[in-house]
Amino acid sequence: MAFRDLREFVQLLESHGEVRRVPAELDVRLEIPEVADRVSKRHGPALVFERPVSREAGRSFGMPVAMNLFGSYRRMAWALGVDPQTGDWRDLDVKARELMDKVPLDAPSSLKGKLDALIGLKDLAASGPREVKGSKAPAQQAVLRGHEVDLGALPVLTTWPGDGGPFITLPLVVTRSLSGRLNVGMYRLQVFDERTTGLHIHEHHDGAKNLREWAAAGHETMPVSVALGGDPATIYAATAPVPPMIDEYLFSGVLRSEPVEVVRCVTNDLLVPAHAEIVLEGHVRIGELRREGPFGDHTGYYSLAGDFPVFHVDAITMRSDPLYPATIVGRPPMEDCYMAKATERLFLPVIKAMMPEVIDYDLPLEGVFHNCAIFQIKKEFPGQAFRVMNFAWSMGQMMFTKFVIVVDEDVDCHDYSQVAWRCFNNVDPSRDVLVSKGPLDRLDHASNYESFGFKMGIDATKPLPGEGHLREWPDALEMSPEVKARIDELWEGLGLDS
Ligand SMILES: Cc1cc2nc3c(=O)[nH]c(=O)nc-3n(C[C@H](O)[C@H](O)[C@H](O)COP(=O)(O)O)c2cc1C
Ligand SMILES: [Mn+2]
Repeated sequence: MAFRDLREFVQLLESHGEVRRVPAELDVRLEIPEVADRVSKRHGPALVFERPVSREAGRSFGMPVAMNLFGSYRRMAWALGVDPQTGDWRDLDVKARELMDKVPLDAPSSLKGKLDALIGLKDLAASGPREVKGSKAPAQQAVLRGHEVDLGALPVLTTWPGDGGPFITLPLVVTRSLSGRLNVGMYRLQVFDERTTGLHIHEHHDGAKNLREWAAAGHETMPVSVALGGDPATIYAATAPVPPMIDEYLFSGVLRSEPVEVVRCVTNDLLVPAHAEIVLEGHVRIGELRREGPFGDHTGYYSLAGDFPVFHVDAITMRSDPLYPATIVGRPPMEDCYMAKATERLFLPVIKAMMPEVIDYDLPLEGVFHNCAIFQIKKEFPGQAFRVMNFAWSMGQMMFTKFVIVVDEDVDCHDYSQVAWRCFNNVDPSRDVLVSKGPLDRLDHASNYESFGFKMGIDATKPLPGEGHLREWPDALEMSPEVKARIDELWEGLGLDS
């Protein structure tokens, strides 16, 4: 059974000793984040801060703050429905294959592929979101409008000392395309005052595409709603590189093997998770921009201030006893790294479907989602490692990848010592390095321009004839099996283990 909401997930974690409750009064400005950072760095438990306060505003908040819920391989796997008793992280590979069967995540290129996709889409309807009435939606137990709307009543964290203000860090931002397709993306919200926030949508993301569509059609406003909480798979789905033609509720429904229950907002017609803790309903005014940031980001640096759309909150709906979910991003390892690792596993079959030579790939935590990808391939023709780089740079959010490293099939791409050994010893920079350019993640601060710059591919595979290496290529060292077997027999007697 899938989790219905965040509190069910917290209960499961609690029953496995994976939650620590913190009863001490701690400030939402920097203190709670510093505790969460230390615990994340130690790969520690999920945290529920029971008494968040703001000394600056002279208030204590009537709701606890939940953090680090996804902050380990185990918890992330459980969030996506892996059985806590019998399963482990590797089950995500199984889940990934199921997903591929159910959702045609790869763009079908052949007619047969198209037909399969259509048939699959019919089955998919059963996984789409299911609308429930407001009276059945815990997210609408309380409705605040007009002067009752006050973002200052939420325990919104300021996570790093140089931040431009407090930020809502785990929001599910719901928008709609003009054709009616919903999109759920995670974009941070800087709280400006009681009723307005920034809306930090990068131009490449689906929410920004929707906004451009509404603007081009001449609308003055676009409805936006933001859910905090909901079931853990839906929270993850908002961060996943789901192709634009598939809405994240449906993706989550497939992950959960159960539809996501949604409810229509009170003041706009967007659908939000019915089991969310808190929902901010509102709109953006087309063309209105405001300075947002800086913000201590998951690169481990501040992302610079920039101009972003403004979210006007028209109503707040919530449970009668809400739990405020938050995360702190920063230098890895942090909670969101495990979300990135889940994406790495869940999207492996998609990558393999498009590049059959790929055996596996790895996104190192230090590369925070988009700065590095290591591909392990079965190389069969000259230039194939370069095909992999070019393909990677053309795929969805993989296009941002700044460093692509390609290794042979006999190298474990998850073992960075093996990868480094091959890179440092096999690579001739004049032959094996490709410097290319294209879109970069908005958060990249090293490139000369925002969201655009250079990338590097490193081919650390053994050159094939026809790739320009004209000398003999030596074998990697390996002891002969007979000698290994003999020494295995003698080993204990040599007394070297003690
Ligand atoms: C904790 C966290 C914070 C994020 N913050 C932002 C953000 O502020 N702006 C943004 O555009 N993407 C942000 N992302 C990345 C997007 O959520 C992610 O790329 C997602 O796939 C975008 O979905 P979309 O293409 O449907 O818009 C964040 C991801 C995580 C895990
Ligand atoms: Mn999307």
